[in-house]
Amino acid sequence: MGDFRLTTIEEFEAATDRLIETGKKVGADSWQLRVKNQTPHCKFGEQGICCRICSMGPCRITPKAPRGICGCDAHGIAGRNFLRFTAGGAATHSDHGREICHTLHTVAPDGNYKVKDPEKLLCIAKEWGVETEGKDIYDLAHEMSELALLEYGKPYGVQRWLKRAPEHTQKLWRDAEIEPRAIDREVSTAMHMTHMGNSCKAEALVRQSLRSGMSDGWGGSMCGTEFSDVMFGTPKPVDTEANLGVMKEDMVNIIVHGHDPSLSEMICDYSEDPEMLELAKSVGAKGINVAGVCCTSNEVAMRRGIPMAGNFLQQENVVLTGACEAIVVDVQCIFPALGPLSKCFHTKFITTSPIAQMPDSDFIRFDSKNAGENAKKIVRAAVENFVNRKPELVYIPQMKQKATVGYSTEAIVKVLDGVTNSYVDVTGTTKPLIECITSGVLRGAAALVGCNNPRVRADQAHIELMKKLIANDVIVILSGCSAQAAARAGLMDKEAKNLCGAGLKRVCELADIPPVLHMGSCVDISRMVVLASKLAKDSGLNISQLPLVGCAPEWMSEKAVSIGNYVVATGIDTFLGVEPQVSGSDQMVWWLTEGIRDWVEAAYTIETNIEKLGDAMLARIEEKRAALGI
Ligand code: MSK
Repeated sequence: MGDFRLTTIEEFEAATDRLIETGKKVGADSWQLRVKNQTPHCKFGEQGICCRICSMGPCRITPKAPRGICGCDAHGIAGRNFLRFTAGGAATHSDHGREICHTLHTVAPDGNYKVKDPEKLLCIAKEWGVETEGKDIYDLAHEMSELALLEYGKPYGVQRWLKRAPEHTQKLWRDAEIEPRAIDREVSTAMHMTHMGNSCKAEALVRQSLRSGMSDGWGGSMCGTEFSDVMFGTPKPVDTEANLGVMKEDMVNIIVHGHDPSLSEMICDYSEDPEMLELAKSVGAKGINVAGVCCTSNEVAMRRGIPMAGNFLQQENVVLTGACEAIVVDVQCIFPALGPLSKCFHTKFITTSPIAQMPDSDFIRFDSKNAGENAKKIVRAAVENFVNRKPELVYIPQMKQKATVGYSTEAIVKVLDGVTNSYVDVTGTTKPLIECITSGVLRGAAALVGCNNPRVRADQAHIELMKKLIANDVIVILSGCSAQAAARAGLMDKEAKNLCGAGLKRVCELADIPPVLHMGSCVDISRMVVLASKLAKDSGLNISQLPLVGCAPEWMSEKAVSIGNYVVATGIDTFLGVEPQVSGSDQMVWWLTEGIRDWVEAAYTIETNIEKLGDAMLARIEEKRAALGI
């Protein structure tokens, strides 16, 4: 085991406290302080029973006032709020996917973006029934981009990607009327249904919530993931490092943050440009160090091995080190607090997207046409800023862990081929994994996803659940900020196999993998539903029969609710460690935790006690095993 040990939550927190001390010297604010200012939270909002959908109100439901002015009750109000929350998340992920499709339309052999994985493009084209014979790969990319963009507004039919699911699942979706039609339509329908004077039945609002989520996971997010792989490469295992110790005192530090790899890939390219490296030397730096935060970090870590500085609640910490020359952002999960915070240091806060414009930032508009030129401009601005660093404010916590990342579905299938002798199948079967599960070497698999949320001690729920699951021989796949929590703690170091039960440890040794597998960013949860579909097809079982569970223990965003809805709609029981804002309606709680099981053979479990949440996940896995007689 050498000298491997996990980094503890207490060590994370001690580093953060030390950084906040630096912040105090320069008058910086922090999320920890703002949480105190915002507590206690509004109870009506927490329970989902405040309606602001028309201007007769706002109306709030109490025992004395059980209906709003229009007559809508708590179930209608909580249901509408839940559906709008989902639609916000579905729109956000899907618009990210749309941008990727537009970028695909600009690929050219001598352009800013190229086709890096032609085989994947050919596979998707065949899947969609597009003729590929004799076609130039770039012409094919443009054709596929146009077809993908049509998925957003097609007048008839349902999403093309649904055919990846087993027949049984597709039938459930058809029968429940939750097959997503055009991606944009499901968001528009959600907004229409929740307008004043429309749906107020919990059942109808939950059904459309599932359908909107499906338009994300089996629509927009899948476009985002698949065509990102085509342009930037399908991830394969690669070594990297994680936590704030990846920042370098003697180098120019550029932090990339957000979601769309189109920006971060270019920043990485230009940070290796000889002219920029020369410039860095001329200002006294040893070089240029790029590190990531949030899902952008996942994107560039799993394709390039770029180190991961941190996850959602670490984004202020990278500036507080005093060693961040530029934090460069695109869209989603970016704290507006970064603007005023950056002004307390020498850091340049560079916004790049019309979708995420913020005060106190330098706006350098970035798009696929000016990508090369503007990425170079951004890298130059960061390098030239090195001389403005204030050495007395620099403190980089010397904490980092090794991590192996980049387990796309394709990579998982490939590495697990090495585990059993009976199947050596290079065509991509999941049978070795199924054999591990049926033989009991592995008890099952869990997908841990999602954010941090100050309602939960940051990262603790992610890390404690992972430790519990792997100790019980449950293999864990991760995406989003959950993945970075694992990497920062050390759970993506292959040495973490010693924390596993005997079965999982053996699998880790044979396949040479860490016990928790990094599958990417939050749009990449679409990889997880494809993997579940593949497992079901290869085993001849329904997805809901497999000993698989999903969990978002520290979720906070609208995107996370959209994700939860498509994961559960795929037939995977989903466990939440933070309550969705529906508790003011017993009908909404019932539909989400029980009622939907009749439609999709899975439902939510909500449990804020993390120990109990882990027990419930393990119990569900064992129930599924018992039902299969394995
Ligand atoms: S970045 S949505 S905090 S996972 Fe995708 Fe992390 Fe959640 Fe944002």
